[in-house]
Amino acid sequence: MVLGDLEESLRGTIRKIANAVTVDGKLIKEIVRDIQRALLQADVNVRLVLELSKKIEKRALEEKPPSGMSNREHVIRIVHDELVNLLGETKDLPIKKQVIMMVGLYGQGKTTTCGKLATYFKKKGLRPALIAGDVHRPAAYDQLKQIAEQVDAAFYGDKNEKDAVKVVKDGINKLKKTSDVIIVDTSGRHKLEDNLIEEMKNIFHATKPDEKLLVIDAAVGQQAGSQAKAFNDAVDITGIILTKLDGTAKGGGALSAAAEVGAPIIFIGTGEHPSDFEKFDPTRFISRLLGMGDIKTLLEKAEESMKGKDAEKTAKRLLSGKFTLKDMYEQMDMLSGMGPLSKIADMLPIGFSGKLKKVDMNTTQDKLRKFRVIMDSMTEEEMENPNIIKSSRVKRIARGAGVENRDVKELLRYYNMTKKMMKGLSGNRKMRKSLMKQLQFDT
Ligand SMILES: Nc1nc2c(ncn2[C@@H]2O[C@H](COP(=O)(O)OP(=O)(O)O)[C@@H](O)[C@H]2O)c(=O)[nH]1
Ligand SMILES: [Mg+2]
Repeated sequence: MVLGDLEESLRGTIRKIANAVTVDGKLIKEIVRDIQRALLQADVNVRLVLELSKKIEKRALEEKPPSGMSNREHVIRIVHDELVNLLGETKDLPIKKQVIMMVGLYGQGKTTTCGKLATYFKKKGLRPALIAGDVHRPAAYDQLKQIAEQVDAAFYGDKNEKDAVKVVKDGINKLKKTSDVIIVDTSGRHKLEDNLIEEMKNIFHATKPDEKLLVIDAAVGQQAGSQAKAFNDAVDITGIILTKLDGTAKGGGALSAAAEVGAPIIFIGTGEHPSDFEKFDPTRFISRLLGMGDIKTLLEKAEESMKGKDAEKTAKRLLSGKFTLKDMYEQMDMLSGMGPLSKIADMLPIGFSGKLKKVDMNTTQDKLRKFRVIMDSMTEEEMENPNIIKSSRVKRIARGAGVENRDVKELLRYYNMTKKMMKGLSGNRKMRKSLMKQLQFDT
C-alpha cells in the first residue's frame, strides 16, 4: 500500500465530512486542521501545507456547491482538487522509438527501474533494450544483465570497458536496428559530485538521449526537491521517477517537493518487482488515496442515516409533547407526507389513528402551503408560544399573510389538535416505547 498512514488519515477526514450532520465553518476548520496534520506527518513542506489548507478553507467556506451536488460532496471535491494541484503536472512518455537515459544518486533504484521501464514499453508493443552504462561497479553489469533476462529485453554491456561514453555509444549502435526503446543505465555516487556530473554530461552529449529521467528514492522526503533541482541544472532532466513509495511514510514530501521543481513526475515505483510500477497520475493517485471510489456510497449512506436522524428527532419531539409552531413549520413536509406523523398514525390503535388521520386527511398540500405563509407572518414569540395569539394578533397575522382571519384560526386549531394528540401519546409510556421501537429508534 502506498503511503499507508497518509491514506488512513485522509480517509478518516473524508469520512468525517461524509458523516457530518451539517457542513459548517466549524467542521471546515476541523477538517483543514486534520489535513494539515496528515500532510505534515507525511513530510509535505510546511509552506505548501499552509498554502493548501488556506485554499481549501477559503473555497469550502465561500464557494457554493454546483447544482445537484451536496455540501458534503462539494467540500470533498475541493479537498480532492487541491491535493491534486499539490502534486503538480505529469506527462506521458511518448510511445515511440527513443533513447532514455537514467540518472540519479547511488541506490535510488535506477537499475531496477530500467527493468520496469522495459516492461512498460514491452506492454505497449515496443522492443526494449538495456545498456549497462554503470561501468564503475562490476556488480552493476550483472544486475542489469539479469534484469534484462527477467523482463525479456535486449542487453548490451562490456565488463572490461571503463569508458562509460564508449559503452553507451557502442550499445546504441549495436541495438538501434533491433530495438525501439533503448534505456541507458548509468552509475550513481553517494553525493552529486563533479566527476559524476562530468560523466553524465559526456554521455548526454555523445548520445543525445530523448529523455533524461531522474530516479529518486521517495524516502529522501523533501530532499527530493533539491536533488531534482541539482540534476536538472546539470543535465536538464525531462522527468522524474519516484521509487520505493511502498516503503516510506515520507512519500508526501518527495512527491510534492519533486512536483515543485518543474520537471514532471512520470512514474512511481511501488516495489522491487518489474511490475511494481505505475504511471503517475495525480488525479488517480489522490482519488485512490482518499478512497474516492467509496465516497459515493459513503455519501449515500450518510444521507440515509441523516434522514433517519431527522425523523428520529422529529418523532422524539412530537412524542415529548413539547411541540411548538416552529417545530410544526420545520417539519411541515414530514407532517404532510410520509413523515413520522403518518407513520405513527398507521401504528396507532383505531381510535387514536382515526382522529389523527382525520386531521391529516383534511390537510391538503395546498392548505399546508397556506399555513406556511401564515406562519411566516408570525413573530418568533408567537411561533414558540402560540397560545398568546388572540384576536388582535390573528388580525395582524392574517393581514400580513394576505389571508382571512379564519385561515389563521384554522391553523391554530390544526396545531392544537396535533399537539394534543402528541401529548396523549407521550403520556402513555408503554405506547411511546412501542412506537419508538416500531420506528426503530432508541427510546
Ligand atoms: N521496495 C522497493 N524497493 C526498490 C524499488 N526500486 C528499487 N528498489 C530496491 O532498491 C535497491 C537499489 O536499487 P538499484 O536499482 O540497484 O539502485 P541504483 O543504484 O540507483 O541502480 C535494490 O535493492 C532494489 O531492489 C521500489 O520501488 N520499491
Ligand atoms: Mg544501478
